[in-house]
Amino acid sequence: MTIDRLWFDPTEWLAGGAWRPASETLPIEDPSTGSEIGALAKGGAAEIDEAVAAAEAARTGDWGRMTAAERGRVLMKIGRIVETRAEDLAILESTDVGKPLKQARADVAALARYMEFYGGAADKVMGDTIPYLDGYTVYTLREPHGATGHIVPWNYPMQIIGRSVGAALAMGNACVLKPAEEASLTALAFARIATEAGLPAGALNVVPGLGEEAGAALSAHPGVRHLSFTGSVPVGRLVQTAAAGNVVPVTLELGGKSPQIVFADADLDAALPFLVNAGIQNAGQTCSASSRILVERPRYAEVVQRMAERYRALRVGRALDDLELGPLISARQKKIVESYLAASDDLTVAARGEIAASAPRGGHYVAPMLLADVRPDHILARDEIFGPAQVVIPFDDEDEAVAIANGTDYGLVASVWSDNGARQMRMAKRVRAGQVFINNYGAGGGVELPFGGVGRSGHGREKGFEALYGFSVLKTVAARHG
Ligand code: TXE
Repeated sequence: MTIDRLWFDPTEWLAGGAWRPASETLPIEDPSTGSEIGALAKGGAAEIDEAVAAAEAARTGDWGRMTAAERGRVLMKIGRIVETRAEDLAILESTDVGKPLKQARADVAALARYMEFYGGAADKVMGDTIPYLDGYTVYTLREPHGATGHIVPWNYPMQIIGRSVGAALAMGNACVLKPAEEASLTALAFARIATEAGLPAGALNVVPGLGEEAGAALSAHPGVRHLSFTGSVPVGRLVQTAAAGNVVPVTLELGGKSPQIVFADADLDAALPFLVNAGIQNAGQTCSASSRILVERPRYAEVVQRMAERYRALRVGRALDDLELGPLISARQKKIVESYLAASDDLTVAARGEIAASAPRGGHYVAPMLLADVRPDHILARDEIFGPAQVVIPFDDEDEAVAIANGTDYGLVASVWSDNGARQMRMAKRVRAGQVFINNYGAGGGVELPFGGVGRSGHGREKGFEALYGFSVLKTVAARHG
């Protein structure tokens, strides 16, 4: 994609329904070539102030006056427009993030589905009536927080906007969205679509900019009543600390070191595509990437050999060439990943994929790497690498599998591959993770499934109906009428 194919001006930012020219800009890089393809608005504290004021005003304006059903209809209309622009959005995301086109297309479909799901759910969030003392009627109301802050990373911009902004809007909050400096284009495109669908002014405000400027200003803003953050653990800490200053709730989604646990009785033909794809999707830059494969010893050699065959067939190339993997997001991210892979010297490299000859020079390409016979305490088995690398670790029995699976600081996702129903149930209980999949991984990414972590993976739940509770405040009304 060349920047002249853009149908909007990315140097503008949005507050209160008005697109404004930015006083400063940041370069937009194409990770497939490493070249600059345009300029992006660079907002800071002043722009965040305006955006939060616009969100607060929207709560008492047209947006605040809409019924839940009306809000839902607007969200569903956003979803329908997203579908009609699907290919343009996919090309934009593929170019900006460097993800293969088919993965970007799946992200667009997910964004549309989030709008449909949360649009449909908007008027179905109900309170309770509570039996109480004679002469009282007690009930609960679910009300919006008010202005909500959404700090989004670069790896899945459309999906993360869908799950976080979609649920917040469904509950009547007014959002201030700070997309990642590396990939903001689809956030801006989404906001334009939302306006076209009739979302009232101020319900969604977008300020692109640097994390330490716009992101920090949003996290610490006293007008923000709830913060939703997806990104790294160190920045998650900063956001939570800033939120603590204003005593507002935070949802943190911080990544993981998610295991797939393969028992000897597993159907390996069914498991294999999941074992590999969950590790290399989006070049491994996925919070729920499965970067650890634990295999019961009798099938260990077979799993390594069959995964290695698949790895050798993986090709890395320009995002729009739509090979199995695209580039990493940035030179910085490539450097981080390569320094991790350099720590593999004492390990067995079972296989590597290949960087295609057609991959442009200057792109941030890393050939995927499969590592075998890895000790569970090795740095590559403990740290989130956020690149295309998986480690395969043998185990002898259920207890050891649980100990290894639960042996990192993270707890986002896990899967169990086994034909034994009782073992599936035991493992689902014993593994420490926010989501456990049995004989699959990711369940197709369903927007209906609550998602979030334990431990360093964060707290709070996004996706599904559960997210609507997080994006609302429960009020108890106790009426004494005699
Ligand atoms: O994340 P950052 P980075 C992990 C992954 C990756 C590492 C670094 O391991 O290698 O984080 O990636 C905004 N106050 N994940 O540096 O910095 C920033 O502008 C407020 C996991 O890109 O956390 C962006 O919008 N906000 C992950 C967002 O935070 C700040 C997704 C994420 O950026 C800020 C991405 C500040 N001081 C990275 N500094 C996942 N869970 O999926 C930055 N930001």
